Amino acid sequence: MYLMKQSWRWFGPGDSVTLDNIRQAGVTDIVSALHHIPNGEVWPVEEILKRRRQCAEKGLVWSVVESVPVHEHIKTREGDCLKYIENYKQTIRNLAECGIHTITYNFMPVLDWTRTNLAYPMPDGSRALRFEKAALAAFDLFILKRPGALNDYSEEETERARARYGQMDESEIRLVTRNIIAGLPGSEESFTLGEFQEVLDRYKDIDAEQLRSNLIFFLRQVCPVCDEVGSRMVIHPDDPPFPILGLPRIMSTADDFRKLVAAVPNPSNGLNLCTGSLGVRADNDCPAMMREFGERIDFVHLRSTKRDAGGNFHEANLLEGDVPVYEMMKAMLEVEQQRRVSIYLRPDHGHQMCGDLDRDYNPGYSLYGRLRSLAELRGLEHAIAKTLPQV
Ligand code: CS2
Ligand code: MN
Repeated sequence: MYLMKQSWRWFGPGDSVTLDNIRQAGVTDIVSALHHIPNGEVWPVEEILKRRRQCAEKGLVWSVVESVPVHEHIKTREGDCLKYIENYKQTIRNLAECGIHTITYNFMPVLDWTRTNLAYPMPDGSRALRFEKAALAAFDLFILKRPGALNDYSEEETERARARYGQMDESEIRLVTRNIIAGLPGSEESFTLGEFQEVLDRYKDIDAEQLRSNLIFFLRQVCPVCDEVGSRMVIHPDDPPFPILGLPRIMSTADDFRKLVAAVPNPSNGLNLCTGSLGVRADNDCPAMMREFGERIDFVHLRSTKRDAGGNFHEANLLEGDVPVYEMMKAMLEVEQQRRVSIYLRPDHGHQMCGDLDRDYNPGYSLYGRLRSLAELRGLEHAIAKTLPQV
């Protein structure tokens, strides 16, 4: 039977979740990145090997990169874009030389994933990540004061944002601002409020179709290199999967990925199916995406989000959110049997719970919270696998 390859994201030696912890989580594979290398530079073979060795010493294999960040000049196709694409190709070659063939990336302008609250209290006393629409709009309209922002909100949304802003004291204003622009783990950029408007301005003439064509331009150059060295680029979907702060979004739905495959059919053009990101939209059917794009999915993030009536969402306990986790796992197992491969899967963000609450770690990347999710995923897989024809 082809079962998932259990993996875990490790941010490197500075991560307070250690490789010893991870080994006890029972995973075999590490998902990591060389965060100390500035965005856009080539990752040297020696540095990749060093990280590989650190993992190997603990009996773990670094096999998935998340992420090789895509430089902003590539996303806006300006300045040193071509140089950064050449560097990216070299990094792909270097990774392949060291045995790493699965490369995650995203094409979200300016910010990686976005949340307004990193410690939203759950009824059981644990804490979750949350995205609150009115808090984001309050930031946009009354803290950042983005020119033209008013056009992006209905009157009702603006009033709600005004009221929300009115409730914020100085410390909440600072906190919300930091949560949005200071860079969540994995995003290689962080900004001050002053810098932030400047970087947003770089996108003022870039709409979704332009951004998509910049992504296609990038993939048409890097995918042939991947095909040659047997690697695959897996794009992480937009999180949240709708436009924010006036920025275009192009990887939020099945149709977005379909367009990408039609434009760049190379086998190395792949998908990182993150159910927590995609699942925020009620019109995204993650198990159906698993079945439709199964051939191109080499990496899965399984987590669940819960929407509320106001368009907000928080990260829910794995089995209690909007994502149909059972159907998703079943679809994944079926694809694995058809393809005769095991797909890398990692628990994505977890709650802060038990000992997590007094540990300093990357938001979402808790120890106990992720252990809980992984245990549930493993149990689910075990049970579903028993019901499938044995191969
Ligand atoms: C996030 C991001 O949902 C997620 O996995 O934690 O860090 C994500 O990994 C990156 O956007 C992928 O490029
Ligand atoms: Mn994810």
